[in-house]
Amino acid sequence: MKRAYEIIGAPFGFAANKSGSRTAPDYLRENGLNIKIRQRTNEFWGSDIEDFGNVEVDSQINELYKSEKTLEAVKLYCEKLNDCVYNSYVRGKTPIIIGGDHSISVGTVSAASRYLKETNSKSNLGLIWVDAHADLNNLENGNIHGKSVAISLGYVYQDMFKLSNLTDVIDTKNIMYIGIRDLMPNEYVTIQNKNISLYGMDKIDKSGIREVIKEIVSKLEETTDGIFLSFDIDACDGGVYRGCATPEVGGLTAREAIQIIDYVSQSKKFMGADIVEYSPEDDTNGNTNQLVIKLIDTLVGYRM
Ligand code: 4U7
Ligand code: MN
Ligand code: MN
Ligand code: MN
Repeated sequence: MKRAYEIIGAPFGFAANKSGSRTAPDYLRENGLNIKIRQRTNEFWGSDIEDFGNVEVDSQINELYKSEKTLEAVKLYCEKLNDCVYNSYVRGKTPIIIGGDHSISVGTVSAASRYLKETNSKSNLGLIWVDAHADLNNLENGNIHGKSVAISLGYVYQDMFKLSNLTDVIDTKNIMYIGIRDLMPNEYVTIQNKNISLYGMDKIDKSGIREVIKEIVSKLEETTDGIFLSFDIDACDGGVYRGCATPEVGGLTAREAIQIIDYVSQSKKFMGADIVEYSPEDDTNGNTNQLVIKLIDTLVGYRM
C-alpha cells in the first residue's frame, strides 16, 4: 500500500525508572536509520518517507520534572505530541513515532482517536499493544510508563487528565494485547473484569504468530474505523534484546516481531505506529539497535 510516512521523534524518558529511551530517536537516525537513503529508494518501493524531526522536551517540561511533577511533565509533553501527530494526519501522512518511554503513547493514541473523531464524528479506534507488560496499572504510585493504557482509558489520574483530550480515547473492546508476560495483580483484575483481549506468549506458542495477528487484524478491521499499533521493544525476547529498561526473557523472536508489523502495516485500516522504550545505553552489543531498525524498515515498507 502506498503511503506517505512521517517519522516523528519523541525523546521523552521521564516516566520510566531509567531514562535511556530519551536518546533513541537521534541515536537511531545516526545508527542505521538513514532516512535520506530511504527517501531515494522510495520511488522504487512505492512509498514516501520524510523525517519530521523531534517533538522536543522544552524547558517548561524539564522544570516540571526537576520539581518532581513528573505526571504534569507527561501531560504537557503528551499534549504537545498529540498536536503534532494530529497535524501529521491532517497533512495526509502516516505517522511513525519513535520514543521515548511508553508514556508517550498517551499522546499518540489520543491523536489517532482525535483524528478519527474529527473525520467520522465519533472515534472507534482499534489499538494493538505489543508489550511484555499491559501498562494498565491503575494505582497512583509507580512508574507512569506502566500506566499509559490506564490513562488512555481514564482509569487513573482522572483529576489530572479529565479536561485534556488525552483520556477516554479508546474502548476496552477495541484493545488487543500481544506478548504480555508480566502482569501486576490489579492489571490482571482489570483485564478479567473488562474482558480485554490478550494474546500472551502461550497463545503464540500454540497457534503461531501468523494465526494470532491475522485474527486480531480481521477482528479490528470489522469492528473499528482505524488501527494504531503501539510496539514496546521489551515485547521481544529480553535474553537476546537487552536494550530497554525492563528486558524480560521469553518474548518475541525477531521474525515474530517482524511478522506482526508486516501484517498490521498492510491493513487498509492501519493509521500509524509508535515504537518505544529502546534504550541505546543499555544496548551493549547493538542487537537491539539492529532489531529496531529492521522493525522501522518493515513498518514503512522498505525491503532492502
Ligand atoms: B513498559 C511494571 F511491575 N508493571 O509498573 C511496573 F512489571 O512501558 C512494568 O511496558 C512497567 O515498559 C513497564 O513497573 C512499563 C512491573
Ligand atoms: Mn510498555
Ligand atoms: Mn513493557
Ligand atoms: Mn519497558
